[in-house]
Amino acid sequence: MKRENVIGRANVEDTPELEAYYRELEGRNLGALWNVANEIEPWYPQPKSVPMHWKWRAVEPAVRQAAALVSAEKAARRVVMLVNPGRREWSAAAGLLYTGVQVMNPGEFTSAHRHQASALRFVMEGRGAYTVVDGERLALGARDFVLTPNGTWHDHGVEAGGTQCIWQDGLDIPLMNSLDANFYQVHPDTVQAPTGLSREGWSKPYSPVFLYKWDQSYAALKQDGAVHEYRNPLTNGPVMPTMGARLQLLTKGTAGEPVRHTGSVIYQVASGSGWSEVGDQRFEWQEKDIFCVPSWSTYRHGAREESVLFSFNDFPAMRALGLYREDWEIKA
Ligand code: GTQ
Repeated sequence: MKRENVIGRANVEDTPELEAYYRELEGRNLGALWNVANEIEPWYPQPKSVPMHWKWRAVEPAVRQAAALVSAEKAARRVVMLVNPGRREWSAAAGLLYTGVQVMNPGEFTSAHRHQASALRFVMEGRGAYTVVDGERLALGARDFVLTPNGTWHDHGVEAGGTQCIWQDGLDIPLMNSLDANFYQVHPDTVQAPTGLSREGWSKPYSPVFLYKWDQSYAALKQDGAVHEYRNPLTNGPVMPTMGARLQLLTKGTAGEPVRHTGSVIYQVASGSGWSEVGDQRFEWQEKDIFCVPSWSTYRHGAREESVLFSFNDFPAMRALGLYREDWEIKA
């Protein structure tokens, strides 16, 4: 028990009599709230997730090994997950977010499926990758950003004439499972026949645009300045109901102001090199490194050269529940 000597907080000393009582409660699947109250009602968010930095140098060999060790077919999705040591049980990279690095060889494909979880991808390397989303075939190049929104059928592959392709997947799997709201279905056809998808009278809760090409996004980032939000063009809001994504431009030598907010963020270094301070950690990052910012952690970024950070977050889910909060005035 975490006792606190503050009025309104639990502060009960153990006695032999109480200890016997607690054992008795446990045996009946009961419990004394005052033993856990100070933990389950923290003064402010106390994420189990810790700030993590997965260097590409360490992730890459594991990803290439996966491609040699298991077939894409048997694995269904051949992905090396990035696991936060505080959130192993939920296969989370941070908070409510999952991320992994998927690898496909030329001529390989995954079978078509759909799930309640929303997914997004940021392509890391390779030529000839494609994804088919609700019948629409999208060709993917390096640093393209692509959505497979909740409930859409999707399968991916690499053309026989392509190269080994690697991309980062981001999903809200831990959120769906926390809410006990996840579903999964296999498509009756192993791979979807591309048909094209009509956008007429679009009423889905996610963006009608599934593919955001790098060249256009980068040009928009340069024009917008520091941040380019990937948007649903119909609402000007986030791309999906639970997850948002953005690009951030860091100029050489600049160090950002520290910020904190509820909601988790997972970053991939799209280009450049620099550093981030997250909580009590300092990360020195390079291209393709992935790192996370757990909820309510104070953080800031700086760049050694002009750099672009891709990131995705659970802010739309937090906002929808009225739980998004930020604190922009932290004294460094
Ligand atoms: O491609 O839909 O990394 O369902 C994990 C689960 C990717 C996917 C992942 C998935 C997918």
